Amino acid sequence: MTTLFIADLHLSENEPAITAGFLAFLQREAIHADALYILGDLFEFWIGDDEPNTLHTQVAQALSELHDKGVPCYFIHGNRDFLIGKRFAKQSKMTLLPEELVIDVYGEKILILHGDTLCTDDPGYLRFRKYIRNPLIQKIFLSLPLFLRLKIANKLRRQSKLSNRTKSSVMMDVNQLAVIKKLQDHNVIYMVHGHTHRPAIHDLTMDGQVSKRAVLGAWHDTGSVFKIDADNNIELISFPLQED
Ligand code: OKV
Ligand code: MN
Repeated sequence: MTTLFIADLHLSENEPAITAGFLAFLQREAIHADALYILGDLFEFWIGDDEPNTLHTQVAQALSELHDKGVPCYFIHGNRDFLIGKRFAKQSKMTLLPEELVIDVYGEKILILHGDTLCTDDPGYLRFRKYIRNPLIQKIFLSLPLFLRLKIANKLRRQSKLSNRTKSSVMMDVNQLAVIKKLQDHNVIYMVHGHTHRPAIHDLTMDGQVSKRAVLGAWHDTGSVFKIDADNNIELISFPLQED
């Protein structure tokens, strides 16, 4: 009995080894789990469920098979794939979750989220986020023809890569006060998130209570998964992507 959490795979057609590693992970590992939680940035970019794309079809098929074999999959949007919608959710049989949620895992309350909202030292990003998460802006974007959406996405991604180079390591990490506030707002002591690509399990003390924050790793040269078993044992594992 285990529940699995992953995030930041950043799947794209340019990184077939990560896709292969993910599909193998679903078949060999996730298949034995009670549930799989994907905490955002499953895909490197997403410009609408209507984009014809074999990678999307392949991933939807694999997740749908996992569901049919009895493993439910839950998804929280990341800062890159926040436009994943009902159509892809239906196709993959994933349940879309709100951006922050307290779940009960074998009797423990755990807050799950992507993690970008904890990066409060980067006001530029939060402004960008507020803008592109606006439902009206999204509706307008999704009504544009695909070639235009692709053009806009490519331009934004190029700009973002440039601006990230000038951002400090502190700016790219979570803000400690934001973490504490988030835990307090939800009245929990456990949190799991991704986004920062800094896999670790952090202990923090809040009003004399020991609290834990698990940060999922990005999938680059290795995969990363956080596991909780029925006895509430936890582990953060990094594993090779290609094994036959
Ligand atoms: C996702 C990020 C690109 C960060 C654009 C409205 C706009 C949606 C969009 C276009 C971009 C997602 C959907 C992408 C995340 C980037 C660059 C930086 C920091 C609009 C609604 F602008 F036209 F109004 N987009 N794509 N970034 O390529 O997946 O998160 S994306
Ligand atoms: Mn992210």
